[in-house]
Amino acid sequence: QMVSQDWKYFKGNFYYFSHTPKTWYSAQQFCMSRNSHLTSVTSKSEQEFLYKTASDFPFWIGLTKTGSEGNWYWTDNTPFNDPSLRFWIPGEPNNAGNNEHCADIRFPLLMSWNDASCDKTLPFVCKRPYFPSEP
Ligand code: 2F8
Ligand code: CA
Repeated sequence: QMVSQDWKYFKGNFYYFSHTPKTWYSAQQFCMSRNSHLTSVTSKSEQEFLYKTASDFPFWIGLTKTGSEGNWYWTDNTPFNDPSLRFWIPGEPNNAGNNEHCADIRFPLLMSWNDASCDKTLPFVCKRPYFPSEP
């Protein structure tokens, strides 16, 4: 598997930091066209990698809501069930205007997630697993 340019490696995954603002859904479509998803965040160190590596804020991550209950889920199917791995800004998510169903990383800080309107156009980060190929 070729190590592509523009993708940054961190702990078993490659990440693409796009500077082209897109709606959340268009950003996810772009990531899927590159065999990836908007990034999930599965550890404190991954959250730190994302905010320390990014240069454009806020940017979309792969967290959105489903159903009438409005439960948050990761679009790459990573389970979202560990309360210690939720990096919301204090006071968020606040579902402002009852229209904030997608999450972004707003500041270069640990506690930096905000819920925002999915129709906003923001830079975004794609993530895809690295599968070492057989020799
Ligand atoms: O103060 C928090 C609040 O800030 C903005 O609204 C004024 C954000 N809006 C957008 O990012 C569109 C809210 O999501 C955020 O909660
Ligand atoms: Ca909000």
